[in-house]
Amino acid sequence: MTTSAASALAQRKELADDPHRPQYHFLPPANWMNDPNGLMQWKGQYHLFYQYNPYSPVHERMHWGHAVSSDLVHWTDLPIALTPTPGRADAGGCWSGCAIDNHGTPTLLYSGVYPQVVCLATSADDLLTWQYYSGNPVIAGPPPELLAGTGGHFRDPFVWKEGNCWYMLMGSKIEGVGGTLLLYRSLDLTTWEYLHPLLVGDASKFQPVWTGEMWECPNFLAFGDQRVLLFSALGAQERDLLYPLYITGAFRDEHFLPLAQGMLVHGGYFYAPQVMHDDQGRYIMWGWLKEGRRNSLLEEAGWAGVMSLPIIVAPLPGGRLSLEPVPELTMLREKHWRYEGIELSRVSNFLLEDSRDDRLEMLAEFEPGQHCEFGVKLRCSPDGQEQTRLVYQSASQQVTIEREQSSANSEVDRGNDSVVIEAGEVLKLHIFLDHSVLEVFVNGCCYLASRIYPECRDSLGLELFARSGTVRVRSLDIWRLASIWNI
Ligand code: DQQ
Repeated sequence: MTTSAASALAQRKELADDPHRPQYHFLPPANWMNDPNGLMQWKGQYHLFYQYNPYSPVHERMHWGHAVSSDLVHWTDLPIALTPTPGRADAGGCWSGCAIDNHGTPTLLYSGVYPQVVCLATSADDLLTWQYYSGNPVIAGPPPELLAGTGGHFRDPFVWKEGNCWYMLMGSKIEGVGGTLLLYRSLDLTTWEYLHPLLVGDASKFQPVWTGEMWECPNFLAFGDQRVLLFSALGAQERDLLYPLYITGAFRDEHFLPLAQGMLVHGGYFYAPQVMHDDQGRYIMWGWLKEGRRNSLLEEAGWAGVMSLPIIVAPLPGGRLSLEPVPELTMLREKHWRYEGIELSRVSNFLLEDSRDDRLEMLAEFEPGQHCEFGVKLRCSPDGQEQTRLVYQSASQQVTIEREQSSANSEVDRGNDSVVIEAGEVLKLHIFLDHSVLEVFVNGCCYLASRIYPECRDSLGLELFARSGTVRVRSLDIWRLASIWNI
């Protein structure tokens, strides 16, 4: 084992008993992580890079951490890929960016700070070590005519190829107008020509959703003729992270023709997603799941931030997106419980005594009656004081994660988060619980991610309940999931 692998393992072992630390989601050995970066499949292996501060659980002097997987589920830590280096354009930090295969040369384009510029690095040893390009920065900042309006916000290159040309999108803003993504073109990845903004937001519009004042972390996906643009919206302040948005449309003559827009993920904790195209033709997305607790608690814990599950993204008719966890995750399933035909009402809840746990997958199909409100309680303490509820209300067609009782600790987030769904005859909930991480896929097209931090070690209870009306649980499968770490 290399020294870096041994020290990563030692760090993982030290934190392994933390009851809030997820066990089947990827996260670094210790300390701070945020955005997924440079996702790429190389020689059959999946490479995940990520924004990483190896020294403390705060966002500071960002490096690129690196892990590799052959199955999308189990990960091996590799040495840090990019380190901010004095005298270079990334001296202040190696911020987010992407990976491409340039005719057999793995190449990273990433953000150097401060000021925000575009840097390039290549690898000659299958992504293990990276050589900083001597001509960096390849783009020294926003186009001069836009510089003042951007306030220097210029980051997170996303690069793709069309015919002979490379294109790049850069996250930015136009002061007093809104977020924007700037489009560049190149033939060799080192000389870039600025074309125009691919899209400009309108920060004065609050409906159907506020798109913020700055846009970061763009991704531009091609599904035949159809394109899906993803980006993350930033609010008025530098650290006011809002949410990821998507816009479907077409790309013609270097211009984007938007069609439909929506919120990519609900729940308030998923941010800065990046998507990878794999050799099975799938677009697989990861996002950063933020913490929902004070910095002092992060310092105490010694770690902060976790990757979402890998999620397959595909367009659906009507401008919506299908979002589903990758099927590879089924390899984690251990003990299984199955229930069928349970009738729930206000006087008849259903306690799932056998499957009490904090590391579960649940697949439930409900047939809601008229005017009903029902759901699943998770992480309940024996006295019911701590509990998190996932609730569906038929009148408002809302799915809500109710967290006000999720923790006895008042220093963690305990707000509710709701999403309105398209109701059908059946409500299908696919739930992943991994200690402090709760991810819910609703009807295959709506995804919520949240964080919960129960205090009581025994807050492991599970229960199906109805608050009003009646509901039939057509089927419920529950699996205990294995840890992905061999420690
Ligand atoms: N995080 C990175 C930036 C990006 C932001 C810095 C999004 O490149 O814009 O860690 O979370």
